Amino acid sequence: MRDAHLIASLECALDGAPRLERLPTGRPVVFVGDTHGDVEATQRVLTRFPPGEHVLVFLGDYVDRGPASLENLVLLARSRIDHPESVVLLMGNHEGWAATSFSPADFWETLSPEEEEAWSGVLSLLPFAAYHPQGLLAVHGAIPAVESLEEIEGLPLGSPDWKAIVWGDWSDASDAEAETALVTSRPAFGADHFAHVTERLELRAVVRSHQPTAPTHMYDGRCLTVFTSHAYGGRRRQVATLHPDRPLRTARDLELVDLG
Ligand SMILES: [Mn+2]
Repeated sequence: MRDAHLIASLECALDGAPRLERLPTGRPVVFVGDTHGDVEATQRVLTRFPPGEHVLVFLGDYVDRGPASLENLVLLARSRIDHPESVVLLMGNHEGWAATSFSPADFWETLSPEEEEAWSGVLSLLPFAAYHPQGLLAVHGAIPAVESLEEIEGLPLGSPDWKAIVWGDWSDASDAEAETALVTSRPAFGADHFAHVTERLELRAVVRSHQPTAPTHMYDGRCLTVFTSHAYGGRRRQVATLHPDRPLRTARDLELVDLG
């Protein structure tokens, strides 16, 4: 099987790792949106923001859509293994294949059964969220109605709250939840839910990806959606940087950097 050694090393690196990553302070943190088979985007991030000097948080969705899913996954896995203190790989819905399959899934559908089992198994160990003590939470999609950050630690893979994190959309409508869920089966959350959950978790900013149609800033600048892959019409190939010397009031205090 291809990449068996790499998969075993990644499994070792992720074994016992928390579902909620606590990000270190004192270094710039670079949030990277969906890379979706765009290995060149990942290469540019690693070159421009070397891990060590920077903490890199990849927000999930590494495979499908773009032309180089396996190459992208291999590069990200190596980076995570080589830089455990500086590279965080969050789980996106495309890494939750073991819990929820979907279509189209050009990467997953072209693997052999052994490869599919090995990759979906190791990727199901990825963390769900990353917290920065300035009051920032990074996830792939949305935030479920949890009472505390610690609750995220114990969320079962495949549960409705897990699904909110990896599949969830945000909407400007206050009552979007029921409405959109009926239409798309992607859980959707509105402004009221955002206000409640960020107050309960004492969050100033939420950084996420997943939803190419979302405005870059929502909810008075407190929710930032960042995209890095060119798989969505070549738009928004950027990352967002949290600088350690800049106070964080909203997500507008992160610097958006165009990768070109
Ligand atoms: Mn996604």
